[in-house]
Amino acid sequence: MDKKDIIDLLESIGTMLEIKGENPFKVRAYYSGARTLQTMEEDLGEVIAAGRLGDIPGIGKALTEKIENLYTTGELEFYDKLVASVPSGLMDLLEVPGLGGKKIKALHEQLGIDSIESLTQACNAGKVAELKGFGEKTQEKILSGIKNREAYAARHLWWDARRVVDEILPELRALPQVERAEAAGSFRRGMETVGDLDFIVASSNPAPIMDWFTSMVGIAEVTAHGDTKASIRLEGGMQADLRVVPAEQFYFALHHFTGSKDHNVRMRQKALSMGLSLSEWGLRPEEDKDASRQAGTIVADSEEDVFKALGLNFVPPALREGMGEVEAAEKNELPDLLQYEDLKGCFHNHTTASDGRNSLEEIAEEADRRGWAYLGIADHSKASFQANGLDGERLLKQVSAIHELNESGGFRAHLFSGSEVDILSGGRLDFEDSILEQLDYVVASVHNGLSQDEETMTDRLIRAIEHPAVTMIGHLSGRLLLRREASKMKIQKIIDAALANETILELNANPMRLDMDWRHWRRAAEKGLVCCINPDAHALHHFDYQLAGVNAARKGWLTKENVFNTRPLSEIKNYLGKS
Ligand code: DGT
Ligand code: CA
Ligand code: CA
Ligand code: ZN
Repeated sequence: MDKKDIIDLLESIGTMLEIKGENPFKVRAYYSGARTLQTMEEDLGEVIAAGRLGDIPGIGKALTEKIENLYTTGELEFYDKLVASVPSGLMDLLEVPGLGGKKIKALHEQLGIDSIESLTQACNAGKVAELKGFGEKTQEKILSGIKNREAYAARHLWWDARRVVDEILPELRALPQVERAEAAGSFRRGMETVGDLDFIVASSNPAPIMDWFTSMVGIAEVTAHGDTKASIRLEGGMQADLRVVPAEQFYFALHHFTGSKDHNVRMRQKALSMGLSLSEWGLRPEEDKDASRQAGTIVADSEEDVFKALGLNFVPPALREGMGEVEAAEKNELPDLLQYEDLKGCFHNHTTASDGRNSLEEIAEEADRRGWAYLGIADHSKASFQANGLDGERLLKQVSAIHELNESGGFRAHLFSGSEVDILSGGRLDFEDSILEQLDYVVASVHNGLSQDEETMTDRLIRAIEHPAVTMIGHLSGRLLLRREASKMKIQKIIDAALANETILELNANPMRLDMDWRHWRRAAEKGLVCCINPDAHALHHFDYQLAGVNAARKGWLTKENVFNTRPLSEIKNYLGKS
């Protein structure tokens, strides 16, 4: 554990002791120990190695032992026990600005407050203001702090983060002092949601860059402003970190701050096995690792170089989740990941016939504009009445219209006629077989009863998977990222059923869905499950969602071969029995 983590941990020990009402001297020992470490100039490792930690004023015998333990093992039983003894709801209260151990203790003892919710209630009822040492003002401050916390703590959709990155990154790169700039972190790894943004910049003159970053338009708050590190919060709640490093450290820093933590751990182990030490500063022989933070002994002119120096193939950021990518890179076994350009069309799209915003002709034209070979039309079925779902008669009219459009030769893209058929609550489909048989394909989706129990939902989905007319299942779990949890289901059973019935599963590319989750795709695809990436388009610009879908597919280790809509038109026609 490094110094900064130890400082944080000592502080939280102090706070927990305070909440528990422990002896103030004991409490103070941890706070002052943390402060002492903070101001200590020497390298903590060296001080410990020399056995001099206990000599430092402010660090007593008990603390010395604990710090040494943390530094060498990263563990402390005392801390774990303490954490277990304090209700977790009370620890959450620490995130409310203005609340420390003492105040939390008072709230807990006098009002029985043990969570953010009960604190909110007590404030709203005016009870907090009545407590000694609190008052109206404090109560108000606490309430607004709780509101902010909710907004700030929230993660953001990758899609929304992308918009922010697309604004900041070009401007950053245009600054004269900036040699190189990238957005690292979970954003670069293409995670479906992003906590904060992490910008990494190469420059020998950080000051003007820091100033620019901390005074951009749209900033709500500058939360840190150092010489080479700054953090901001934008209006709307998204937070961003900026780190400026010398050019020779850039690719090491980029790699480190791209993460993930698990990936970094594996990379450091790999380096160690070669007698090297890898960090955000560079890659150098282990014995010199504390020597300097200057240029590493190994030079990297690209991120590829970082991997090459460790005898590894380049691992695309999407795969850096510590899920075997380093081992695969060692053995030359990384997948040749799917690319956006591989897509030749898509199958889950809505028109004005149900709840889409564009006509058949308009979306056909858009498919041509994007150079797609085919496009599937899948409007809602009648059970989705809130989405103006089509009944059999309207659907069959649409089928004829699609045939006519294909025959008219007006569009290059071939149109397939389909339907997004509701999977009714027992697993029955919303259309008779006689209607389904007249379609080119069927997307079957669940739109109601999303909170059925696991067993019922699993059976329901499997029944649809087994239906011979069903080509693919739409947005399997029904989740809406940051808004609605996935329905409960036995996912392996469902995947096995899809395999057995040769039913395709959709990877819904709507940035709020990205469903089925990328975490299931790797193993499923290894077994032969076929994926179809669909934008679930309700407007022309929703076709852009395919980018987010490809992102998620890449995180699931999918290659072109795993994805149905990379196949050429002739193969698709064959598969659907239409040629
Ligand atoms: P987020 O922001 O929650 O969506 O996730 P990340 O992955 O962007 O995490 P963040 O912003 O805390 O840190 C960016 C990267 O920096 C992270 O993926 C790995 C690296 N990193 C940060 N803190 C640590 C750490 O304590 N240990 C290690 N090994 N790596 C770290
Ligand atoms: Ca981040
Ligand atoms: Ca960060
Ligand atoms: Zn749907």
